Amino acid sequence: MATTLKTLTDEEFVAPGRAGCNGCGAVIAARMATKVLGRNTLMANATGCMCVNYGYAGAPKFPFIHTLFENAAAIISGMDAGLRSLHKRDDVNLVVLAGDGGTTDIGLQALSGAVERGHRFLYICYDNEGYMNTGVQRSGATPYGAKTTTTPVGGDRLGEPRPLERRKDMVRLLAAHGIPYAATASIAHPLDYIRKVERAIAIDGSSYIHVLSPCSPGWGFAENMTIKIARLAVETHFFPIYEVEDGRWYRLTIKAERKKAVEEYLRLQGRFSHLFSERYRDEIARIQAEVDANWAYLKQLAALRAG
Ligand SMILES: Cc1ncc(C[n+]2csc(CCOP(=O)(O)OP(=O)(O)O)c2C)c(N)n1
Ligand code: SF4
Repeated sequence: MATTLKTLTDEEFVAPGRAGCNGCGAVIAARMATKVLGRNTLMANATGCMCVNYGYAGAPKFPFIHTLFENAAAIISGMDAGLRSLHKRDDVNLVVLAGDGGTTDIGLQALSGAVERGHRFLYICYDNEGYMNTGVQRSGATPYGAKTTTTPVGGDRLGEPRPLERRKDMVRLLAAHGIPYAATASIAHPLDYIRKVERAIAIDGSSYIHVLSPCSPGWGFAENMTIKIARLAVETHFFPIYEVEDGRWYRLTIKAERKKAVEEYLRLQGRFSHLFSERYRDEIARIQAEVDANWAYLKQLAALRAG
């Protein structure tokens, strides 16, 4: 029977006393997932904020390996192969937890290989849109216009300078591998998220969940605003929530018809504050147009399934 918020366990799978910032979206994302995964889990965590939260300061109730950036998916592949050879594969959930730096950039090759080989594991990328543990450097997931320490604002620079909205789209990238299941998720939509974890972990093959995880110091918002920011990302279509089966069949699982302009989302975050100066004013309209185009494209993909 599918888990509901009422049937979700009260048990915590990581002891209290973590070292993360207050209101850390990544901690919330990991906590929700572990409540579905339970103790019978082996987790490989690519270096980053969650290694500090879980591996050093925390105490997971399941075996936890702090991996390098580049080899989290390779390590989980080895675990899958090893457990299969011992005929013990069905007994355990194999999970990678990694940030967007460890996923979109440095760990991408190992992830691609593991999915190509069809290992059975769930890869959860908590996306805080930058290398946050080392002080907010840009990653392949940093959105256009965002200020980071490696994409500063000043002179001719307006923050992250790539062409509009050209963040690496990990879900589509993995869909192109033919992965059995890939999805985006939001900590502001916990039921949708936990059902995706539940579904992904049941698959006899690779699965991937990309969960947006707002970061108060990195994005520049008050630490009690994490869920509000996460919700706005969905309501403005800045971060659409959808899933893809067998690399082909797209479905929008949160069908938020746009209620809010993307400006409302950007305005709450210090990393975009320069966009509200006269000098960069046009950039917000450009970002809005790109967000709209992406939403329209996803709807077309979802219509293929419906048709
Ligand atoms: C090969 C390598 N380069 C750099 C580092 C230093 N380092 C440790 S954590 C980190 C940031 C990780 O970013 P991300 O994967 O996005 O996770 P987050 O810190 O945001 O949780 C970096 C650069 C490292 N450990 N290994
Ligand atoms: S820097 Fe960001 S991701 Fe890291 S612990 Fe703090 S809030 Fe979480």
